[in-house]
Parts: sequence; structure tokens; C-alpha cells
Amino acid sequence: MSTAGKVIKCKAAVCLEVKKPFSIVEIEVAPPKAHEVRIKILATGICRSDDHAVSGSLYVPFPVVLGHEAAGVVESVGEGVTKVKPGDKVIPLFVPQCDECSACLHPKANLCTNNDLANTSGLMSDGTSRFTYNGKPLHHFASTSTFTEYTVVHENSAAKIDDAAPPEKVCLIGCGFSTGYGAALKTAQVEPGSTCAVFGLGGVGLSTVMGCKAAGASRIIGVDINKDKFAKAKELGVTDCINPQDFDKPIQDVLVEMTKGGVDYSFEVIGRTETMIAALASCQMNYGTSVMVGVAPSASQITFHPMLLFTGRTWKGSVFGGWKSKEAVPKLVSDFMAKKFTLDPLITHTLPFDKINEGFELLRKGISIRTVLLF
Ligand code: COD
Ligand code: ZN
Repeated sequence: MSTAGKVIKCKAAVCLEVKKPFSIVEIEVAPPKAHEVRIKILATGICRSDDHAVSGSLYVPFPVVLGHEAAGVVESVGEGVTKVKPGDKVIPLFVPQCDECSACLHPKANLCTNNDLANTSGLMSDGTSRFTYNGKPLHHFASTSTFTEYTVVHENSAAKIDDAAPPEKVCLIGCGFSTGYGAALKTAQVEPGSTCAVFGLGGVGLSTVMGCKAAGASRIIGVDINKDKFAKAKELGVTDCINPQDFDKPIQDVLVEMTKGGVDYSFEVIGRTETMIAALASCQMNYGTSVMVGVAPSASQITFHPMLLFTGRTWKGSVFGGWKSKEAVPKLVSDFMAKKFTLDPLITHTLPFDKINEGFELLRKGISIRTVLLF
């Protein structure tokens, strides 16, 4: 029996309050309105940004359905939807692509102005929610909300992908993989033979390493305070691993010495202001480029010596790897299907959806790279 046009009751992991575990409850998911798509989620990854939202370091309105790294199948579409149809395999996009705003129209930009990352309204574009729990609305998250069996997104927040793509793997293309890989390939445009430093060897940092390697970097230095991350980093192309806690001087000084003047490209993939400055200072002072991939806690500010930039360094930010989401995601999925890169090393754990709290504990304890939850 078709569910199109009807409210769907389904299981979701709801964050009722900041810093509280997820509650697995039954919620109601309203049918998609005009230009919206209702998606049955098949697999969703746990990303550190979800944890930042739980802990309050990333501001989101509660109660909320978090999750933004997933793959699923279109269950039904609202009026006027032309790009996807029921049965299509899709990846929800936390950076939409409307193809109309100044960013979408500019060849160098990818952060569509219709994103819900900066203002975090937690609502659909008409100012309402499609989720209800106990008769009260729940907030959406990052235009996606994937910790639920069914979600509703705007059609600009869904990319149709190859029907044969395995959802339990390509879900990572919805965030972690693309964010890191693109930071190296697209934002920094790492050149063959260059030297790179990647600060933070989590799922996104390792994807940055994969991007540096794919671009032909000859030296990739991994920086992390958890030495358990080093073995996998080396497998993926890191040539030297360093732990800032092993040195009695700032890590930027260590990197400048190791590379006789600083790296060509550095990437901050942690989300801390101190490591952002360290990454900037560790790139070559004339021509080095440092890319900020991590987002620091909502209220934080950075103070830095202007000389760090005056000498010629470039400091850039990268959201979703600089990719224009709707057009890049299907191509990245095709590249995965063509074995141009692998996602297996990033997926350390797979758990049933009900074990979401366990999945977050694995991330908090530094044990997992990516946990994929299956429905
Ligand atoms: N020095 C060196 N390494 C450190 C330090 C430190 N002071 N602190 C932590 N680390 C290491 C940890 O040991 C860990 O290995 C790594 O840094 C971080 O990895 P994870 O697994 O916690 O995180 P990821 O890879 O899933 O995500 C990292 C991001 C930076 C992407 C994320 O935290 C973030 O800031 N996201 C916001 C950016 C963004 O684009 N968001 C949109 C959706 S993700
Ligand atoms: Zn993410």
C-alpha cells in the first residue's frame, strides 16, 4: 500500500535536550510539501558534527532529529519536484544546491545561500517542521536529519545517485569523505610533489589525506594527539605521523623544521582555534596555503599575529570540500563505483540503528573512524 500523501509513523533517534543520549522513539513524518522529497533512509554515518550538536558546541535548536551523512531511497515527492522520483536512490545534502543564488551561479562557490548551517532555524523553508513527536514539532538539522527511518528534505538537498551504489558505504559521500577529499583536491588544489600536513586524523582528516595522495603529494604529515590513529593514516598515504604531545615546542615549529621552511598545504580537520593557528603557522610563510575544514565552537574567536598572513600565506575555509553538492555527489559516487577510491578503511564499525548511542560512545572514546548505522 502506498504511503505517498500520508503521515508515516516511524522510528527515529531524537535528541530531546542538549548533552542527553538519543531517545529511540516513534515519530510522525508529514508528507513532503511542494518542492520537497520524503526519503527512506537506508544507512547513516555518525559524524563529529552531530556530536558537536549534542554537546552544545555547535548551536542547534532542540528537540531535534540530527544526522546528515546518509543514503536512502525516495519514498514520495511533493508538487513540482522534477529532479528525483519515488524509487530513486539519493544522498541528502547538508549544503543544498539551488542553482539560482549568487553562490550557486558562481563557478568558484559552493555554499548555497539557502543552507541551514549559519542560521540553524531547524525548519523547512516555509518555517515549519515535517516531524512530530508526542504532538509537538521536532527540529530538522542541516537540511537533512537522517537519524530517522524517514526524513523530508527540499529537492535542492537531494542528489540522485547510481541505483547500484551500496548505501552502507556511499553514505559517507554525504559528508565525511567529500568534505575531506574535496578540501585537498578542490579547495587547496594540492599539486603533484607537494608537501602537506593534516591536523586531525578522524574520518574527515583521513579523507583529506586520501585527497592529498590522489593529487600526487609526495609528503603527507599527519598530526594527531591519539597515536591509535597513526596506523590507518599510514595505510592511506601519510608518510610521517606526529603527536604534538611528544614535543616540548609548538607543533608548528616542529613542522617548519621537518620541512625546512613549512609545508605547501596544511589542513585543520579538528575544529579548534589553537590548531587552526598552528596549521596556518606551519605552512610556508610566502606561498603556503592553510585550509580550515573544522568548525570551532559557536562562540569562539581567533586572535593571531597579522605577520602570519602579511608574509604571503593564504588562509582558506572549505565547506563540503568546496564541491557544488548536487552535481558533485553523483560523480563522486560514480568514481567510487569505478574504484577510483575506497571507503572501506573509513568504516570501522557498522551497527543497527537502535545502537546509535553506542556508536556515539565509540566516536567519543576515539575508537571509531566512522560508524555506519543500518536501518
Ligand atoms: N591536536 C591534534 N589532533 C587532535 C586534537 C589536537 N589538539 N584534538 C583532537 N584531535 C584529533 C582527534 O584525536 C581525532 O583523531 C581528530 O582530531 C578529529 O577526528 P574526529 O573523528 O573527532 O572528527 P571527524 O573527522 O569526524 O570530523 C572533524 C571535523 C573537523 C570535520 C568536525 O569536527 C567539524 O568541525 N565539523 C564542522 C565542519 C563541517 O564541515 N561541518 C559540516 C558537516 S560535518
Ligand atoms: Zn559531517
